[in-house]
Amino acid sequence: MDVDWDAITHVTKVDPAKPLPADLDVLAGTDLVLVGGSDDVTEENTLEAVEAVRSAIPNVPVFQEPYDAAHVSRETIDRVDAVAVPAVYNGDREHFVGKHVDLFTELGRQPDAFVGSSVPLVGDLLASKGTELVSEIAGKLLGEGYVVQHLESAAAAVSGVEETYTPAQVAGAALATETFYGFPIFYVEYSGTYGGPEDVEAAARYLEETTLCYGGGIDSREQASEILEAGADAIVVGDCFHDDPDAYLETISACE
Ligand code: 1GP
Repeated sequence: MDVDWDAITHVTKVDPAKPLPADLDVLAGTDLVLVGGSDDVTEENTLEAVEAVRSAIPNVPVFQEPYDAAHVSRETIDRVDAVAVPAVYNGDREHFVGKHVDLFTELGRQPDAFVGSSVPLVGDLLASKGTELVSEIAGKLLGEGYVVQHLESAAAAVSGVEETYTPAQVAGAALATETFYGFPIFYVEYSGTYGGPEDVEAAARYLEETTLCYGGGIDSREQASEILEAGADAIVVGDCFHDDPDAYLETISACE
């Protein structure tokens, strides 16, 4: 499935370690689903969540967003449209360089099984020369330039974030993403708390090619609108999807 980035305004973050709402029809108005969380995520619960979302909204792109290579396998890669890998500017070295080089090293060493526990696909092995398979899998991986701004969040804990960025630094990270690193997504992450529009405004002035996402604490139409008016291309809604379907639907209506 080709992703039309210009059409993506509302993104739902589905945490595979949390129960899904009873009625997944609420997903009908979202433009993209990211499956990932920061606690208790496994390859198995990721696959279950991907399947459930696919059944509910077959025509909406679904990305896996892992925080650990152990969540990624040939099977997860085959079932999603892309694997979005966070690169955390204000995290530790592991989360901007280390894990990524490990991931691609593993991919180059054993593309048939890749990481994780899936059974190697014998047909793929026979049909492809190693480097073609490596290129095919690598083509599904995309980087997200992240700034994690809520120090009390699990996202900050798992990525070694000890300090938040000032708006000027957020703007700098956005400019670097657009002109230097080339990640297709720049993500202002306030996971679990509403951070307001200031960082989004700072980042937006430097981003043309890059899709600017904001996530964190959005649970109303007003907050969704405020972030979009500040210049975000898309809002990401996580907790509210799991906890409050009525408020979640309000966040969708702000994007229409
Ligand atoms: C989390 O940015 C997302 O990675 C969404 O945040 O769960 O606070 O909505 P919330």
